Amino acid sequence: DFHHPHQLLDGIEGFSLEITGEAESLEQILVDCRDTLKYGVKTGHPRFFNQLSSGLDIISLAADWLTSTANTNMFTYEIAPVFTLMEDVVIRRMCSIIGWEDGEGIFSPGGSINNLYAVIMARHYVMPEVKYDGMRGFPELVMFQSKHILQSKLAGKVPFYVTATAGTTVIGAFDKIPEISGICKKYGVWLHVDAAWGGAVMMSQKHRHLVTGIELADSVTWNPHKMMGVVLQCSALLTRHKVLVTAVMYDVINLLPIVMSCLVLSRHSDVRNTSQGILESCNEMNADYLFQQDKHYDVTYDTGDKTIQCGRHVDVFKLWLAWRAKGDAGFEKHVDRCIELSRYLVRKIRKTRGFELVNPEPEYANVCFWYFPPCIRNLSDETIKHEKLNKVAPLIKSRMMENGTIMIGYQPLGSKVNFFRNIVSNPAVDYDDIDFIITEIERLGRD
Ligand code: ABU
Repeated sequence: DFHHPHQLLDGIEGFSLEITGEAESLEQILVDCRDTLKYGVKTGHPRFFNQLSSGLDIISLAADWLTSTANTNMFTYEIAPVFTLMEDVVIRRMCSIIGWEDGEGIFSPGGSINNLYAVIMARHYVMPEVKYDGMRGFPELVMFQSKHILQSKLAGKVPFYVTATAGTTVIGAFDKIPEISGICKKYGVWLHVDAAWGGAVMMSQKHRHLVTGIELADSVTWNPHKMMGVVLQCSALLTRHKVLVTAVMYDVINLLPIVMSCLVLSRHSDVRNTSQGILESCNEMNADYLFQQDKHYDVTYDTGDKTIQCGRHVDVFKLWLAWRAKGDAGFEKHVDRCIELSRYLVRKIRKTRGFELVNPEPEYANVCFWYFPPCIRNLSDETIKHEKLNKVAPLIKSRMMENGTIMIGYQPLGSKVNFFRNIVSNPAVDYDDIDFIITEIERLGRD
């Protein structure tokens, strides 16, 4: 039931967002709840293909309610004894699925925050003194999402971090991790794999090959709230460096300038405490009103100093309970089915007039395609045709939203004009919903 922002802000059909200051009746509160859902988007609907996270997993929904019932904070064992241990257990299981014998991690509010944690860890790995002294006086650090490592080195910079992607947001592409890892190892560079979207393929024997070599990474972001269907938010940052051993230990030649700076500037003995986890070493602030070292239990189970956050929501219970309920096999079945449904869409697109795939052989559950309505199909001037094509996806999307029948995302990419990106991650999607994508786009775009 789409309305424009100004309509919702002005109030609609008795639904007002205003806080009047007056206490409302219980009846009104219930009406507010109903209206909030009425004017929202039903992301659990099987024709919602708009986002990487979709669906409504009942087990994790129940877990979310229980989490709020407990209403606690992840920062200390003292107030979250079960949840902190549960996080430890789940993190260790995720590390083992990646292929690491050891490791640590945390759940944080989303993939981008976890990627930030990875950058902070990688910097701490090569230059632990930066935590205390800032970046001034150290060589210029550079991080990469593509090529040019050697060029930066020659320019006197210090490559310290490369991020590979397992399941890109738009195309769903997977980087070749072993090749990237080889370069990272050679130059002593931290390798992070952003598997926020693609990490779920590790649960599938059929599709795990897409992340071959992920165990070579230093850290991984993996979001169970995407392809694994756990309700938002549930995003993990994992590292195989359970114990802090700085880069000094393994790449002395390449990092000699940094080593020298660290040795000269080092006046903080704790940055070389090799029994400490890397997350704690780089993020701890030792707030003594929370993390007293003389508590009567094993304070290594307090998680608060592993993060820059302090307060941290309990996100692990949703995943833990869903995992208990479905088992590995349940997640595997779900991943395989979503990819199979996406392949079915690819086959339909290939044989339907007016549709064209952007990437002819999609690897994952992203299917990107253009729709050429009849009015532009036969245009001979390619420039005009592409100018018009660029407007098609936004126009059809607006009609999807006005009609409330289906939602699919669109975007341009590089030189490619606007195209649809269809995602299947919702267990409620069936073959007839995929058929509907084609017929509904044809209906909404017939002119
Ligand atoms: N963090 C990226 C999510 C984007 C998407 O759902 O399309």
